[in-house]
Amino acid sequence: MTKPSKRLLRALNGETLERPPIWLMRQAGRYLPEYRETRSKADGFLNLCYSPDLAVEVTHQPLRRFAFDAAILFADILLVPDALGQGVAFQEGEGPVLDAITSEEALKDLSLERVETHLAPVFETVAKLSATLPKDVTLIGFAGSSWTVATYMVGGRGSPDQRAARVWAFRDPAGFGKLIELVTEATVLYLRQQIDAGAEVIQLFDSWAAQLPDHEFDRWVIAPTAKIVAALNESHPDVPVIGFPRGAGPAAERYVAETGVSAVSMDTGMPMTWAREHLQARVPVQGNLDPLTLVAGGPALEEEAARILAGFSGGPHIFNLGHGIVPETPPENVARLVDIVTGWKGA
Ligand code: 1CP
Repeated sequence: MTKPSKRLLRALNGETLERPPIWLMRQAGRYLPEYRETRSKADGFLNLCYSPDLAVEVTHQPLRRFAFDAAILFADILLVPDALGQGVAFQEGEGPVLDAITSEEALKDLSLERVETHLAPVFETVAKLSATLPKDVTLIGFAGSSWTVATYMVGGRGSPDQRAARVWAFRDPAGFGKLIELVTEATVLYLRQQIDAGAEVIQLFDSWAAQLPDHEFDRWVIAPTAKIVAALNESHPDVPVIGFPRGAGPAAERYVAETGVSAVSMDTGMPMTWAREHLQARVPVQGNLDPLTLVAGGPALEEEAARILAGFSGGPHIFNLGHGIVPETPPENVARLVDIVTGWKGA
């Protein structure tokens, strides 16, 4: 492959750069007044995701304000259950609600058959983004990883401890495994089409990877992620996959070794010294500024950003948050952060 020239692709290719690329999880979203305005024009959140012109618009919005090195497709991890035929609704201010699936029996109502046609508007969004983004900006496609998506499918909503999925996985691993298998297959179909439409990098969000005992982590986080990565590597060997096993702690090392991800996104709690030795020595790392420093602003933001820039400057690094931007973030603090990172002159 010829050497990439876009900054994000260079970092993912293993280059240690004079300053890291920057993009932020949830860089499009409720902290931006223009997002709230566009969202109010769509008839609900799902409709926003399925309307290519509106989804393209909200993907572009943060790039008009800030010099990010990447854009992330505007969509949601819960489009996969929606495409499989499980009812998904987003109530204003409440988060997602799904018709919970709690037994193998209920899987008969889901089908892989309509996944690609149902998600066609998302592929159209990707194609339009690919044609309209500035030439130095990398387009990131994404999906949830199987475990995290399954926690919503089984729980029927977000929950602090993912108890419904964890109980089913313990009680009936074979049945729960069929759900994981189905989500894994749908995710491969979904991501292959995103790449065919123009996504240059894929991020897999495993937001609820914490709280699992070792063997469960291997079975429900590592194994399905490894399958998705292997399938994408087979069809699209040049497209890097960033894995985000949020809250995995030291299991992140096994996750990197065994899933085959090209890079790993670190949550805020990941200790820097440990991460340098156990993660960055193997693959490029992404992260991990606390999203609340962006709410606080001021010296905390300056100091934490500088600490992360310096701390990960010895190897390939992508500047990002440890989790998504929260809605109460003042946009001017995001502008300040981008200035700090793009103006960085080395440790
Ligand atoms: O009210 C609104 O306007 C909706 C808020 C919102 C937004 C902006 C939701 C509902 N989803 C999104 C977009 C989104 N979601 C993106 C693209 C935008 C960008 O990053 O710029 C991405 C990558 C996601 C991914 C996502 N959705 C994750 C993984 C990352 C993470 O935050 O951990 C998860 C867990 C979801 C589910 C989801 N969708 C929306 C909400 C509020 C939630 C969380 C529900 C919960 O557990 O309480």
